Amino acid sequence: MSKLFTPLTLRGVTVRNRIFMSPMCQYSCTDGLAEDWHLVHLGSRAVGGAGLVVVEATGVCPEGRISPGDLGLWSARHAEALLPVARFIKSQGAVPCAQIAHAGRKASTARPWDGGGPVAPEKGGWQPLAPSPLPFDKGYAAPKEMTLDEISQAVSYWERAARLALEAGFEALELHFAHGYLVQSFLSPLSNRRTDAYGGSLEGRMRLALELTERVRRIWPERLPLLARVSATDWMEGGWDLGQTIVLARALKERGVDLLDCSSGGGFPQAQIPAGPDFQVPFAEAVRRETGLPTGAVGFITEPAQAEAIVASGRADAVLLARQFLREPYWPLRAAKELGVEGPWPKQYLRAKA
Ligand code: 8OZ
Repeated sequence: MSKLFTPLTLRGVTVRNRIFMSPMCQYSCTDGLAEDWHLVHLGSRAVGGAGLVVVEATGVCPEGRISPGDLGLWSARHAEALLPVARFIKSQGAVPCAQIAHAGRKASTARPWDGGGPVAPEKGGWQPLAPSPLPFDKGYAAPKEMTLDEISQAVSYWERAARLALEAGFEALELHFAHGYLVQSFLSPLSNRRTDAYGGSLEGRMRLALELTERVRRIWPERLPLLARVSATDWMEGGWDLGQTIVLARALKERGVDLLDCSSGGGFPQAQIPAGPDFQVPFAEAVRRETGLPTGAVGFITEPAQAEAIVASGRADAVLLARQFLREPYWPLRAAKELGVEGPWPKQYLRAKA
């Protein structure tokens, strides 16, 4: 018996196994619209046996994109372009999951293969928004401190994106609350210096995340799961940490989040991160133990036995693989073989199954 290949039911959706593909930016859009690349890239992982396929961080508005190449969900055209992607993933027995995001002070950067780094408004970029006017890194312009009106407008963009994700045929939705992007920059006391209701105490810093969750949960159907990705720690003295994550996780659970995807870091380039196999698993484990909320473990998960151990020991309910899925789109088929179980082979490929 493999726990990794035991289905996981979240609300009305049963995921065929505990192997999820992490969202990964592809920088391959014009005007935020999905292209053939997205269909083939994401579709391949569904063919390869993933249980749930998370589409890359998708901007809820143009200024919420990390780069001009990001996917977006801000109009009916965006939903239409994603329709074949969600439909194909589903046709292969996997669950299509959208991840909606606002890049905050990390917005307006160049594609990595164009050199990365911030792009100024006069070069086709835009001024990023943030809780406080503190730049992400050297070379970045100070972001604009959001007014209360801008915050409330941002919340309405997330609602619109959730509606469009539903129209596009997604069966799960992840809220991107991690990695120093807008919502996480409100959570961290190092990037949020506001003195109004959206800053200060933990309650104030969590306000945006909780408001977004409540508002999206009203739109996202009862029968469909809602996930959130968080950075469990900033890895910075005086920053966001696991204790605060546990408080947040409880509040998200009460508001209808069904699984917490436990990542870390991303908010501060100077953070010292002890990255390596399983390094973020303790966060998934602690959140699951302390709150009873199902969790996903992510980061340097590359081997079937490693993934099996994480879920079989009850440290997390699912694993999210990122770069390993780029190296090996059919990783779940290899994992099934190594773990001695029937893999989710597409019938078209059965004659190649040894
Ligand atoms: C790696 C490279 C570029 C973007 C994230 C959207 O950290 C990202 C991202 C990760 O969530």
